[in-house]
This record gives sequence, structure tokens and C-alpha cells, in this order.
Amino acid sequence: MPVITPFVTEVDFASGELSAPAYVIQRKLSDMASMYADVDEAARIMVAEGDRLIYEVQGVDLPEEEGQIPHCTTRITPGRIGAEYHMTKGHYHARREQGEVYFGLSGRGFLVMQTESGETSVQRMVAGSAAYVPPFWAHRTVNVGDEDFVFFSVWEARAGHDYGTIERDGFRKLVVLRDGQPVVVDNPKYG
Ligand code: M6P
Ligand code: ZN
Repeated sequence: MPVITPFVTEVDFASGELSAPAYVIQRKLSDMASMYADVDEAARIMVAEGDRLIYEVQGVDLPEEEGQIPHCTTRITPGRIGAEYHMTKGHYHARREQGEVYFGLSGRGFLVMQTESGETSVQRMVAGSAAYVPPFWAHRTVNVGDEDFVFFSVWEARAGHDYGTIERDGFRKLVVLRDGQPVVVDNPKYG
């Protein structure tokens, strides 16, 4: 196991920017249009206004080895695709037995989680919320506010990201605008 030199990263709570990010990942609508319930609306937006930034991830570089603790920020832009709020792709951990912690830095979000045995949980997050994603729970974050929703994430290095299961089945629950409020509804296309 390599010996890593200790380091400190400065985090901007409003933007999620790191002082020296090792990577910056941008996910645009074109990267995940099929994940929204209203795919026709996603296609219409891309023709009418061009592609749209949905979220950005900035992180530090650590080896994917036992004991390392990677961490990153995620900034989800405000907006909706039809009634459905901007969100991350979401994933299970490739190693299902690994958990994760999210800490809210700014804005307002919902953390949507589910297990493969059919349980669901949706938690609200604001600046200062420390949310626990236990082992075996898939997780997706959703911006339900009018500003960027920014949070900090910490996980065990071997967890890995399994996107395929969510790309195939989706999440059981969606977060949509209804009567001026974000509400959690069943996903009619799940599975
Ligand atoms: C959180 C963490 C990251 C993840 C990011 C974006 O910050 O869970 O590991 O990459 O959210 O979510 P996703 O990988 O599902 O696009
Ligand atoms: Zn994760």
C-alpha cells in the first residue's frame, strides 16, 4: 500500500470548488437524458436551448485501495426536466457492503435511496446535514431548490460505482414538482 502524504483541500461551500481538484467531472443533460421520466421533454430542451449542465463533481486523487478514504464535492444546478428536478445519475456501490457519508454545504436537496430487496428512503438535506448512506443502498441526490445544491461526500476507496443497475432499472421513487412543492412519487417505469 502506498504511503500518501497528508494534505488539506479548501472547499468553497457555495460552489463546491476545491482548491486543487485532481478531477472535475461534468454531467450534462445529453449524458443522462434517458434517466429522466419525461425523455421527450429532455429531447425538446436539447433542441430548443442546447445541452445543459446538470451537475459537476470535483475530487481528490487517491488509490482505490483498502483504507484510503476518497472525498469529493458535487454541485447540482437548479432546474427541472418537465416536473422532475435535476439529479445525479445515482449508483449502487460495486462492493455493496460499503457505505458513504454526505454533508450538505449549500442549497436544498433530497437524497433518494433504495435497496435491491425493495426498501426505499428519501431524506431531506440542507447546509449542515450529515446524511448516512448505509451499505447496500443505492443513492441519488436531487436539487429541489432554486440555487445550486452542493454537498461533500466521503467513502471507502474500494466501494466502486455500479451505474449499470440504475441505468437499466432506474430508481423506484422520483422527485417532482407538484402544487409548488417537491414531492416523492412512484416511478411508473421502474424495472
Ligand atoms: C457523490 C458521491 C460520488 C458521486 C457523485 C455523483 O458525490 O457519491 O461518488 O460520483 O455523488 O453521483 P453519481 O456518481 O451517481 O453521478
Ligand atoms: Zn456512492
